[in-house]
Amino acid sequence: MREIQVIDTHTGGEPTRVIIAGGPQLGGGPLEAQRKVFAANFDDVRSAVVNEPRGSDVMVAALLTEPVDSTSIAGVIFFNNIGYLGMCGHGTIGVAVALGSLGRIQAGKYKIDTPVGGVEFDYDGKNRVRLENVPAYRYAAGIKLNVPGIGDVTGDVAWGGNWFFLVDWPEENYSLANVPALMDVCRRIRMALGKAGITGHQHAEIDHVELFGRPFNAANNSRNFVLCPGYAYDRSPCGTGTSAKLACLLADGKIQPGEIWRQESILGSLFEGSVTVRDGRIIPSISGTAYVTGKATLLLDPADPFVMGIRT
Ligand code: PYC
Repeated sequence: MREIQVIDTHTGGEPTRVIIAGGPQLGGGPLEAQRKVFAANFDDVRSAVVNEPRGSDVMVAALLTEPVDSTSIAGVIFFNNIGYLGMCGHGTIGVAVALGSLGRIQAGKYKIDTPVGGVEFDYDGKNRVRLENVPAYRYAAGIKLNVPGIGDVTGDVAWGGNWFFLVDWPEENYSLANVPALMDVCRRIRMALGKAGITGHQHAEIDHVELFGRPFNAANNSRNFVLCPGYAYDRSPCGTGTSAKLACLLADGKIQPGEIWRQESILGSLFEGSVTVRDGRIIPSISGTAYVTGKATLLLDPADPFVMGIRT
């Protein structure tokens, strides 16, 4: 019976499962190369950890690997129900709090390596983490898209560690009761993007769609709904999505460097974001909290017909 030890956390409602022992060994080297090894040789382990019956579509997990940079505490590869993420903001906050709960880190500043670059974070020793993400940028502004069943939609394409199509849609109802309708809108937009051949840089697939409405709490700037690659929605405000949003806001002159943007999720959970511009690059900072929800040993019984999870 194979055993994999995990710590589960949630960041603003969005789960992160951190593998702390028993995960695949990827052999070191650049994180993008390690991610390829993971996908080519151990994709069944990815599915076993996040998919039903041990996980669910909403689960995001993190494998800790050898870092490339000697100043980093770990390499981290984030993955979900259908594949691998470049970066994950809520997941980075979850990893930090999971490592803190184990006593592997204390309050202070740390760095991790991801397949899309180094990410620094500041941990308060309890539940709050402020991360400094990889550089974000707006790739295309004001893209008009005809979406079957909806009509014309205008949005921006931006990078925040993953690719996003961001749409201001204030007239929608951003309540949990309306999630099926929000999912439907995002799915249609994603399909229309594919059909129209709209991509990120170097033909990268845009696999996250982000809608923005008015905040429920007047102290905040906006409320969002984010469709993730495997057709689950983000319960948190989405760290990489908020980074992409910050890049668009800065490009439009709607925020200035250092100004705080308070992004509510569909649950009402909050990330505070801001940007610094360094050497002409937009560096987003995201602050949020995570809580430990469980420590477990996953058991992989070779006699179990669904030992490697149910792939959809
Ligand atoms: O927080 O960056 C994020 C994220 C990506 C997908 C789910 N959460």
